Amino acid sequence: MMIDIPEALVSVADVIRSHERFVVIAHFRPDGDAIGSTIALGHALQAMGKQVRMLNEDPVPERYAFLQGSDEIGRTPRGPVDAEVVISVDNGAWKRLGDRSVVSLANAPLVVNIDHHGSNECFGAVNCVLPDEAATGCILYKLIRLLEVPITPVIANALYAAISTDTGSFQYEKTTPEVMRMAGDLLSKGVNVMEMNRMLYQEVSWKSLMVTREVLNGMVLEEDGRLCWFSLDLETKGRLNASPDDVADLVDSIRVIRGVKVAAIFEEMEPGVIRVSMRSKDARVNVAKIAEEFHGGGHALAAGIRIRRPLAEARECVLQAIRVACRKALG
Ligand SMILES: [Mn+2]
Repeated sequence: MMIDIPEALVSVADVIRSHERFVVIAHFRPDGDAIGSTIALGHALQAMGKQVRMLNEDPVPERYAFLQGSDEIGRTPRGPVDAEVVISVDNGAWKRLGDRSVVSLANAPLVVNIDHHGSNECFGAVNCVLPDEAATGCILYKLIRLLEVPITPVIANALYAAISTDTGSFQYEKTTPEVMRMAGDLLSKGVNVMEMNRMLYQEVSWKSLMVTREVLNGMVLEEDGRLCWFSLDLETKGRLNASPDDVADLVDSIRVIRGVKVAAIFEEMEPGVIRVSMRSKDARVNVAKIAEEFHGGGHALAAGIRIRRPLAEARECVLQAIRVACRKALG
């Protein structure tokens, strides 16, 4: 299969060929693209005979633990981590590696940044930021081809999971013919598509469905049905004993409502620290722009924010920004 190799990848490949000891790490609270990318790149480096440590600030979410190689991702230790090169994958900002990781990796001699978030802060010495790519997994597919590393079943499954989850199982806008060709190639290299989809999309924990029940009971519809939101406070999370895993994709349970253009979830992480997760279903309402007003980031149709303010206050300012954006874009 013919692929276009982006120019920026050539410098990444040069760094990889000329160094021996690597750390591969993705953003905290890792999603499927973060986990799949870490495994795929980690294994590709190992296949080249490199020393690799795969790290993350947070544990691998239960739903991705079925991926072979996920048990090789360790949590970033306290104290300095020794490596020649730190490769950050699927991570838009250095601080999004997580507080402990930022400290542990502060003395990294060389940082390589491979990502597809338009809001990427280009914090690396070498940056390969390609916002048109559907997933970091797509960029790594090309990198691994460029490095001429054989795509083993472990790498194929990891890349497929990365691409599938970031495209909403091949439903979102960036699902191009090229993405489908990459996915097809990965299927031919050992992905069991039925098992993969069952593990990724057809299994949820009891607790996560209990959280969804809270959302369905408490969701609010406004702006003539164009905006739907829900806020999840610490009291509710505590009562349900919900893990970060159990609340990861809540916004998807309300974005499905017909007529809704923007969906938002406000989650109280700790007293006075709020995580906002936003989805837009209309290209005219760019939620990454709204996120940037509050020092957050993401993609036009999926973005997030972290705010240090009481829940009700944080919610009201973000909702107001969303309302303004909706009225401006949609009339
Ligand atoms: Mn991604």
